[in-house]
Amino acid sequence: MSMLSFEKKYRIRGGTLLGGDLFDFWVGPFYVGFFGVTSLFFALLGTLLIIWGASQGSTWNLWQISIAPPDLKYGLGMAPLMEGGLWQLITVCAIGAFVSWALREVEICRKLGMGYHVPVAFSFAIFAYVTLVVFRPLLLGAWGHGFPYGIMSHLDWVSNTGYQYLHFHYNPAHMLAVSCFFATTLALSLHGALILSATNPPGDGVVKTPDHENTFFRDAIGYSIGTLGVHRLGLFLALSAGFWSAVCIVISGPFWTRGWPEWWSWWLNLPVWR
Ligand code: UQ2
Repeated sequence: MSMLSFEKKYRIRGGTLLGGDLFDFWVGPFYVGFFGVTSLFFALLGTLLIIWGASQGSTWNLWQISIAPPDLKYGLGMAPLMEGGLWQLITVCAIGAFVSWALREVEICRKLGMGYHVPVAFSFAIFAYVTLVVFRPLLLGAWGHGFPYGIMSHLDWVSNTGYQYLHFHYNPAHMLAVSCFFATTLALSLHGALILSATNPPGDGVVKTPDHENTFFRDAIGYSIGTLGVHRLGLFLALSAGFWSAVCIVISGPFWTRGWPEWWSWWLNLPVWR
């Protein structure tokens, strides 16, 4: 079955979570659905609020535009629009758009009778973002602990927040997150390179099969994780990176207020050294 006739066959009503048949249609290649409408609504409104916020700022320099969260004095209350209220509205729009998009993915999975792996994967990215701008600020008692929405300003926030704990690389959860990010790039480069080398052999060579892929790695390192396994590993590594990123920032402040190097004193104080 060609790809186009496959899509025709499966472009069918049903599988919606909300809205029944009301939004159960396509615009060109795109499925709409109730959550397609809410995705578009939140994304559009949030973008317009950012552009309007930028117009009220002091620069149109793309790198310097920034929309800051409220001052800490506003705690967990609503702030005036130009004093962080805009940041609060934009945060609501962002979460609305991200969650809508994940639920739209769920509806598409249901239509196709697929597993929910894709929306589950996306939800880890949403979880990491919500941890930064909602969970941690809630635990610390002020929306002002969220990060500013700007290209340079959010980098400054990361740097300042890191130095607040003296040396963030001593944060054990940060160590796990970074290791998972690097392992993800290693796994994907191995996988991408292996697939290209097998499916695009030199000259007029015939396309190779997984037997060749397995044998390459068995020859090289005595082990092949397999064609399904490498995707399970990749998903695990990527989700772990996002998960430990969320953990490493949510424990900084709410559960550990001193420098991260000091956290390791439990190791130095083990009774075995005495
Ligand atoms: C593999 C395999 C693939 C792959 C890759 C491997 C046929 C097409 C890349 C090799 C991967 C291994 C040995 C795991 C490496 C571990 C980490 C943490 C990077 O065996 O099966 O399928 O693409």
